[in-house]
Amino acid sequence: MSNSEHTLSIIKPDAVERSLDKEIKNIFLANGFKIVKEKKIQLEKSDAEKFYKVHETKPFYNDLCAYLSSGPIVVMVLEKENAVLANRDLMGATDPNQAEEGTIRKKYGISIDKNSVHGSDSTENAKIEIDFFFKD
Ligand code: IDP
Ligand code: MG
Repeated sequence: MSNSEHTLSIIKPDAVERSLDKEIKNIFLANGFKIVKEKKIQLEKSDAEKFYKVHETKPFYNDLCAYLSSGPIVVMVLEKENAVLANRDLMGATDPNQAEEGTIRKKYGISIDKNSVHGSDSTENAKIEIDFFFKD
């Protein structure tokens, strides 16, 4: 039985700004993900605030939302068996300094805030985040 699943991935402004989006997409493809939806957009700060609402009590919330809306991002729906966990593994730890060798954040992340990629953290949140960006 296949357990094909969808997750939401975002290539964040720091990576798009350095023209790393093609390279990062190729990493997903090389690791068996299908990119089933994709768009390049720039968020309004109010959209970033909605997207990151779970973090609204955190001290870094305002900076986080300002950052995510500071430039173009590439938003994708990725498909793979156990896509949510597989993507979290491939991304690496939130802080690039703590991320394992071979992970996207280890390779490209600049700092804990400019860590190049977002990935849904559960199947439930994946559905919510995919709807947020791709609901018609
Ligand atoms: P995640 O992206 O690995 O799921 P979360 O804890 O959900 O990490 O945090 C969302 C984003 O908020 C992170 O990717 C990072 O950009 C930012 N962030 C998390 N913790 C900190 C912090 O302590 N200082 C600054 N930014 C942070
Ligand atoms: Mg998270």
